Amino acid sequence: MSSPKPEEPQTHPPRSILHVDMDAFFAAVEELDNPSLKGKPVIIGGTPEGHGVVSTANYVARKFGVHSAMPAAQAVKLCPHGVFLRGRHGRYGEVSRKVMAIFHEVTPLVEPLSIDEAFLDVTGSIRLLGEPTEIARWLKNEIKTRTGGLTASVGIASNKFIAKVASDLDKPDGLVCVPPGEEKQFLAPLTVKRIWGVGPKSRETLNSLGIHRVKDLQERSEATLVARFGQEFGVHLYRLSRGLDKRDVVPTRKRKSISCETTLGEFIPGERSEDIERVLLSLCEELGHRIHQEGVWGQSISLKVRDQSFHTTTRSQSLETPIHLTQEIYRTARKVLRERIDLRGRKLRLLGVGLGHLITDGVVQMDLFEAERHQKEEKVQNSIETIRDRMGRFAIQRGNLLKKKSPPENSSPS
Ligand code: TTP
Ligand code: MG
Repeated sequence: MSSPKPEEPQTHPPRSILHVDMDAFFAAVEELDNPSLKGKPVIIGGTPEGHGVVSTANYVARKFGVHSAMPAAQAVKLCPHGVFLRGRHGRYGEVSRKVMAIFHEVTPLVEPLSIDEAFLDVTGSIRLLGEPTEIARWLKNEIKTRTGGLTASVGIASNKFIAKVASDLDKPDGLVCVPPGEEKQFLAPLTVKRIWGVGPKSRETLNSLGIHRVKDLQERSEATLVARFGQEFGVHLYRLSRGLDKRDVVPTRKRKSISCETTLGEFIPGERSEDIERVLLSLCEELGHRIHQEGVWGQSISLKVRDQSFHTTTRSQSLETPIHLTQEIYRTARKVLRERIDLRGRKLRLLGVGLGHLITDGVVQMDLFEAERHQKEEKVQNSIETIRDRMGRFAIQRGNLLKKKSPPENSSPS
């Protein structure tokens, strides 16, 4: 005899998951640093001439219909009086690190999703810190105080999916809690586009079947959905529409190092140091770009060379001051190459450079000279990153890379 399958219970014991998402992040940081922007429509990423793509817009600009990923030309039409800013990625990374550090004060189970949002599993923190809503209020308050005024929106629920939907419902400065057991009714009135994985195409198909709200989806059986959408997506729709999501919060393991290497298209004799250093610069450029994007600094550098007889030499060196900019990486790597690797009589086949002992804290002690040079180089790097964000990776190269085409065959991150 078979009894009807009971509704699948949420995981036991119930978990308390928070999804925290900063409001209009890049734009909010710009307003924070320049209060005269408050109340004006601020658009990040595009130019007033209509070049590029919008990264984000503040809530004033959103009223005019401007949003992320919109071509700037369209944003200019919708909001001609908008303040268009290029964006300062180094600064956003700095604020992001500050915010992520606050998350870690509440629980070690922090899973960052992007520069301004993360899942936190606070189940184990409740005994010590209080109910999830209290923890959420504390987080919002600390973020505001320690950043000097930024707001975040928080969703609280028994799983990741519901927490993420919840954090988005009352933006900006929102706090939405979905008590365990109320997931299904919380989702019912929302449109199906809220369901993770439902893009414009599947939304169209769902709409054509008369499914507009999650409630309509909840009325379909699992078998019906599987028959229409296939096993995987059908089950996915069935489960998520009922608010069932077993995924754990997976704290990102700290990466210990980032490196780039390239196999050269032709062997370069060790004596041709200018050519070798040009290859090194292009590797450092790639490394600088990646490390900049991840918002980390390296406390050690390593060099790797392989020659025609497959003999590999590696040299590592710890650094007094952590580094993260292309120019700094290049200067340090070149010094190690010049002083610690003997290339005489060898023909280079492979060259690699890496940064190790990574730290995420951007507050680094420097002497005055270093700080000044760092500031200048950071400006250069930020401009390069902005142009690359806008026009692609190869839109801009440093002058010394353009002199002569170096012969790398491929360059691979590792
Ligand atoms: P989001 O959190 O998606 O957006 P947001 O913080 O600007 O606004 P919201 O209040 O809706 O959360 O993204 C965080 C930052 O990431 C955003 O400020 C800019 C950047 N970003 C892009 O550069 N391109 C994009 O397409 C998106 C979506 C975001
Ligand atoms: Mg955000």
